[in-house]
Amino acid sequence: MTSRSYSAGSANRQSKGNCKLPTYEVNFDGIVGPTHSYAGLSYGNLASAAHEHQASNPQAAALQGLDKMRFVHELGVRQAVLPPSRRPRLDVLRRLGFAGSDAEVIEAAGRTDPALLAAVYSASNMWTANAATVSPSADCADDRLHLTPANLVNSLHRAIEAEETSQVLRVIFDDEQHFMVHEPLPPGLTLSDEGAANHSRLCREFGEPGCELFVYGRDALDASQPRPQQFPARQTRQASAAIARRHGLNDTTAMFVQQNPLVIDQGVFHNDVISVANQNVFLFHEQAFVETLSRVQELARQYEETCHDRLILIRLSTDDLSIQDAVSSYLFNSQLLTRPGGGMTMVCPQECAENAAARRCTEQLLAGDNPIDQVEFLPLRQSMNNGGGPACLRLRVVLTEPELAATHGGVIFTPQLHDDLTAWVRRHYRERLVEDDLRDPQLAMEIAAAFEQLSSILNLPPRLFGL
Ligand code: SUG
Repeated sequence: MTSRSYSAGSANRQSKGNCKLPTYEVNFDGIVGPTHSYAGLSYGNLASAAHEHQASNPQAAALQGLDKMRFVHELGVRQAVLPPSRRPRLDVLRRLGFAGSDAEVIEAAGRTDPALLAAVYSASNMWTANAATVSPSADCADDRLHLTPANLVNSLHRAIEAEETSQVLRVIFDDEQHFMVHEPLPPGLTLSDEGAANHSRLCREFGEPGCELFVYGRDALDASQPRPQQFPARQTRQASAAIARRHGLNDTTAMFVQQNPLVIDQGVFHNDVISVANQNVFLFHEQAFVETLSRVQELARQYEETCHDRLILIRLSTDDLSIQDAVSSYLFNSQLLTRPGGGMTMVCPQECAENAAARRCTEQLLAGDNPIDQVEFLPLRQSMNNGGGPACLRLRVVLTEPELAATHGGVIFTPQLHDDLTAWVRRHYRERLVEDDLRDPQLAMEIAAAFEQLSSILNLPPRLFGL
């Protein structure tokens, strides 16, 4: 492991009005939906393939997620929630030619194409790092916070999230003076977009202009560029560039880097499986990018120019952590959080404590010359078994105080909301779900009742849940 800082350039800070305002990073975690299951739907995501057809425990999954939110909240870091989407999406099955009553549609899909039924039942919108790309107002030309919901066109079960996410974000960030919620990028593999999982922001203080790092897996329009041979590259350069353009980022704010296709072929299906950033810290694997070292040095220079500060680069080598261990432990998918009183906490999945190399890395990080002074291992196995670690479960939204005040209050996490959601999960969620259960029309009815109650707990309009 090597750690190095880049020295600061001129201290001639350029600041926009917003930096005077108190500004917070708010982590919006997805509430795990009642149909969390293991359907093996994500090609290139090794955990998803390894757990295909196993029994899931939706109740445990949702409670693990809620407990993580409470942990983050208790650190003093702002926390909020994004709701699960109503499933099954029978409208999608009807568009695909299944007809009759709801029960008949479910029965016919389950009989003729069980994977299709599993896709419209998937609770995958729990991984809110894929919900959208978010640029804080300090970075954007019009001083508004910009959000682009991800189109997730790489797979059906995720693509059906895009429209739902757009609607939810429009309700939560419903103030055009402060927020701009864009349409998802037009569908199609040229503009394949997976949201914040491939986007990192570096900054000195959250409210100051930062550097936004867009990591793409392939250039969709230049076949001479390297591409993975086996697994899909889910983010294109064209998608990342379009988002930076529509968010009004300038050339010194946005930087585009290609993910190493060799690691995509080893199961690194998003950048947040191989690097993580928080404020002035960038933790990355030496194999993360095409020409990692020169690209990271470029990032450090850009950071210095934009933020007039030193970037702390922490590089893990393959000797420190093999790609295989990075993928199975999800060390880079930890949440790196700044505590309000100072210092950074790394929220790792329990799997990091159980993997000798990953555990050693956390010890070295704690001992090293960097702001990380606390490491916690949290149990998130239900989500991890589908390839979703702590960082996958949250969307980071940097909000100034007036922006936070303009955000829908019903989704802001409080101990009371934790208790209400816990009781709701215990009441409505099953403790075991297998593929065959999806064919039981009773499941769809149970879910409708659960969503009615959720809409009132979060004070969100019932229409968001197809009610
Ligand atoms: O898109 N898994 C998700 C995991 C997303 C992780 N997100 C981040 N790295 N930010 C995916 O591959 C599996 C569903 C299944 O197989 O049932 C799934 O969709």
